[in-house]
Amino acid sequence: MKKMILAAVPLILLLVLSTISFVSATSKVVFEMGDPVGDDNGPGTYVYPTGDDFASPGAFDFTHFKVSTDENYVVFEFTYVTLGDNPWGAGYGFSLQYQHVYIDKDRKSGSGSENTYGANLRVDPADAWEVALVIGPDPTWNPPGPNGVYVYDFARDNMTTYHGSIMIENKDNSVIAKVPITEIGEPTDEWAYTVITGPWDTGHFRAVGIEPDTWTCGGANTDALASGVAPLAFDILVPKGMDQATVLKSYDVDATPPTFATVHAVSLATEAPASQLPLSTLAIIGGVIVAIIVVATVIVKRR
Ligand SMILES: [Ca+2]
Ligand SMILES: [Ca+2]
Repeated sequence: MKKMILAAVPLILLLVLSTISFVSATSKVVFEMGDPVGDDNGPGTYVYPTGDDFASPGAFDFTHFKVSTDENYVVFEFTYVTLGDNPWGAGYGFSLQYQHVYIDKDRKSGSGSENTYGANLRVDPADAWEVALVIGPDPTWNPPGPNGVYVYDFARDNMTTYHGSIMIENKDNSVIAKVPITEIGEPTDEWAYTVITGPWDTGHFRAVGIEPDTWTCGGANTDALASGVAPLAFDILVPKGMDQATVLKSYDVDATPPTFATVHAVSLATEAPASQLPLSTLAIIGGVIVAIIVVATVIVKRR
């Protein structure tokens, strides 16, 4: 009987390992989180331009963000209340939204860039990024801010651009961007994402004024506007416990020179309760428990 138990052990281990590999082969979501509906007002006061093209409520309102992988790509999915129409016939099937993602891969404070591409925001030094994704509605309309992957160049304290490396499409009120794993690496549970959206305007964020007009957003703070630090984001993801309006009002107009508001990255660490374990860990624990039960059953039966 002892021999039977010994013979069963490799089988059980095989079972456990196959369970684990099955889980890792199918669990492609790396990170996801929801965002409140109705906070598409930046620091709490922003309104859409008054033109008919901007008449879809919720077109700048994130509801969900997801990072997943398939065999060759890291897939970023930005879901909105609506994408609205495609009023300008842009190439990727949407016209209005401009998405920026600043990825902190190394999680070393101060390591990387704190800049954003024209959002009038500064990334928290704790979340300084190595890779930025700039995702607009058309491949051909974009100078001076082309779509693409931007990689921070530590040696030159500069950025390198890779054009055309993001495949962009839209589906079910989501903008979907596929970035080759060969360019940005395989995401880990550590990666942290500073995610912002706002109205796109030919390769940059659309201007915000005090009052909106046909093409200009409204609701800016007078002092922030005069100091050049009014943020141009309408909706951002914030770590659990933070408030979007507070974050987007964290500029300082009295500093010399005035400083942008500081935005923060979200990650598994900022969103998951401390007790929540990754799926792969749960699979291992589950497999071990099953193995123990099987072995115990065999031993009990033997007696
Ligand atoms: Ca939202
Ligand atoms: Ca938000």
